[in-house]
Amino acid sequence: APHLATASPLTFPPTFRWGAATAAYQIEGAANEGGRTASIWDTFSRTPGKVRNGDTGDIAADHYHRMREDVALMAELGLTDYRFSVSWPRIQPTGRGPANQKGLDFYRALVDELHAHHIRPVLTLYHWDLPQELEDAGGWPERDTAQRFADYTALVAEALGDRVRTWTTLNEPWCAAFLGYAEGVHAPGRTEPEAALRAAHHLNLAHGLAVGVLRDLVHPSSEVSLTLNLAAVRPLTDGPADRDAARRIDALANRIFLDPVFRGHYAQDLRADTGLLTDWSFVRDGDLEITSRPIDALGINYYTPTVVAAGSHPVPSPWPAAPAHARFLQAPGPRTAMDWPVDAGGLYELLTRLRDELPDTPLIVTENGAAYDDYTDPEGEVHDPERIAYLRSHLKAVHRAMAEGADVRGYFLWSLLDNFEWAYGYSKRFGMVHVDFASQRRTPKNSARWYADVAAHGRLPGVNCDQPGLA
Ligand code: GBH
Repeated sequence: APHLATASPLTFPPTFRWGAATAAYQIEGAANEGGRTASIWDTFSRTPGKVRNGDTGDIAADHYHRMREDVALMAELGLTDYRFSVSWPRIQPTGRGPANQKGLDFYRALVDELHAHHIRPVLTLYHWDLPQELEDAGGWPERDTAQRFADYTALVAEALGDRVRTWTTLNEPWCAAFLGYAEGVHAPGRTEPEAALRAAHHLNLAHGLAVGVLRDLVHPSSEVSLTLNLAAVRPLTDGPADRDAARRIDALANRIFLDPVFRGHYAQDLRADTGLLTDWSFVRDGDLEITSRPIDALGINYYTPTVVAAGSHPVPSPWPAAPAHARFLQAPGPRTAMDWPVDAGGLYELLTRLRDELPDTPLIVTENGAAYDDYTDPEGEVHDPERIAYLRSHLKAVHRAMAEGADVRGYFLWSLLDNFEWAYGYSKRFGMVHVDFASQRRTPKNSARWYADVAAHGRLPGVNCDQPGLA
């Protein structure tokens, strides 16, 4: 029949990695256990007015105490890979000095448990939890923080370099620099645009230093990568003013990381656009050789496109020097519980752009997913049909980009579990597994069953059989 939509399921290569992602502060809890001390997120979340409902990561999803149960759940769902982050203040409570053995023990046990279930650990060294003592010394705008990160990387690499083969230095340095130091909606909550630009450079430097440390210390077959939340920037119209606004945002969102890492420079237009804020003298001789040390893959986190027009938007803003030149609009169409438009085309645009600009760099979607309110029926089944639709459309976009030559090696759903959604606390649920934060009971949502089926067969079921149980 010509309209049989189920006729050609979208198949992925047998080597494709099917994962889920989390981050230490968002799931672990046990904030004061095992020798851990405060990170900037502990301080920020304990500051009234910073996080919705006054939520903190003190308990979170209690993963620190439920790690084995959570790994068993991953195995039950058939994940091939698990992306997690290491908590810097668990490993190095003051951000300096020797390793805290209890911190290393937790991650070694996690990695061993993953291997016992044939799940590949994908380790991120930094997902935003800077030790508070380093922020007290100036934080990421301070050059020394990059060196501190290199030292911390060596402690983790020495302890786990024999058993982890996939390493990511930083998660989303854009958020760490610009949400943390310019807009102030993330920890440490500073609103200093010039400091944010310095933070961005020092994060790039930290990345490059860590690449060098990892190459020296971890198993030579290891893969070293960086994860960026690249913006799929679209000008509102084709007119020159809107296109120029989009160029500025592309520079501040994307090229400020892609250029130093893959091309060893910062673009002239970026330097010119930010020229009133800084002279870029924080970039020292030799830095760009360090930031551009070769890496093996690029991780991309994608949620929603960025639509830009000429105009201005309010400060504080995450866009240093751009508030007077760019305003932001929502893409049309349905929104998630974050109010973020659902638009899988942005993921396709990013992947095909990177295919063209970085033809020799394998790509991994290290985060994609959506927050939705779910519904538990009287039988206890957790329904989240919008999440299934979101995942399906974005995986179709990945498949299409791959069919057109993008070298995408894997996909990680954000997130395994409902968790501490930063400034939104526990009010937004990104998990494919529901967490009852009173009892800490885990219940896979229908999306988890759907995703397990996709992972098991390496293909998207046809649109006529996407109901769980019918695939
Ligand atoms: C990721 O950040 C994080 O890595 C992860 O920890 C987090 O839980 C997850 O996403 C969900 O938030 O401002 O409306 O134009 C993503 C952060 C999300 C920042 C999209 C830029 C643009 C939407 N990015 N956001 S909007």
